[in-house]
Amino acid sequence: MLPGDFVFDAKVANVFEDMINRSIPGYSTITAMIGVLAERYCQANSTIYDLGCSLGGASFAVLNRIQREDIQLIAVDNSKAMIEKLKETVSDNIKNPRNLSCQCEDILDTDISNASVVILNFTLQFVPAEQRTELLKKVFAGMRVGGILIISEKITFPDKKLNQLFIEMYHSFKENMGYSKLEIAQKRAALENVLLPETLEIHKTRLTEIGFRSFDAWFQCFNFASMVAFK
Ligand code: GEK
Repeated sequence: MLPGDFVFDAKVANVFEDMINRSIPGYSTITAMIGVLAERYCQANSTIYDLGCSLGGASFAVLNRIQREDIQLIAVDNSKAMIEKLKETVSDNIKNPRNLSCQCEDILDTDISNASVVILNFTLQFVPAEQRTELLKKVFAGMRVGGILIISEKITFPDKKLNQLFIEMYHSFKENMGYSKLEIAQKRAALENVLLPETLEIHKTRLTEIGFRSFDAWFQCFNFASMVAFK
């Protein structure tokens, strides 16, 4: 971590909802569809994990979609500011908050067990690359057979021309969302050492080697994708 690197502090937490909607193409669609996937694949008496939950966008989408009472959702983030703000807004966002528990901790330390749905919605990209396999092995071990893992990420492309094209289209998207060229350049620099994207192929190989099956991207817009894999 270098001075000027992006951090998830109180300043970011206060503007997060606006920021993420204007910074990730398809964020609201992805989040809503995570609710649909979770409803379809959550199993009786199981646990759903939202790892790197921020203000709970995905958690709320899931809990508002699932009618059953026998599931627990554990939302985890290591930003104290995010978890505090999430806790304040739970009752405004969901009808049945007793199914939700919030944990402020590093997802590398989170115990995963009895999971039918695990969500990493734009979080894995912030985990150091050399710790991703270990984290995903732990997730796999804590999942039930038939459960799903949903991973949304910023991605890169092996083809340099396409990679550049998608980055430029993404920057045009951000300009359309009201960010100036300077703001876009500053954010890019702040994220450079913090957000480390990989190709879809790297994600697929790693998950397949761990034991996941039926991997694919179910959403993609420019250099952002959401993937699903089954245990
Ligand atoms: C959403 N999923 O709105 N342990 C715990 N939390 C972490 C870690 C870690 N090691 N690394 C990063 N985070 C959310 C959006 S935002 C995406 C996720 C973005 C947390 C970090 O504190 C932040 O809240 C979140 O992951 C990433 O559906 O800002 O681009």
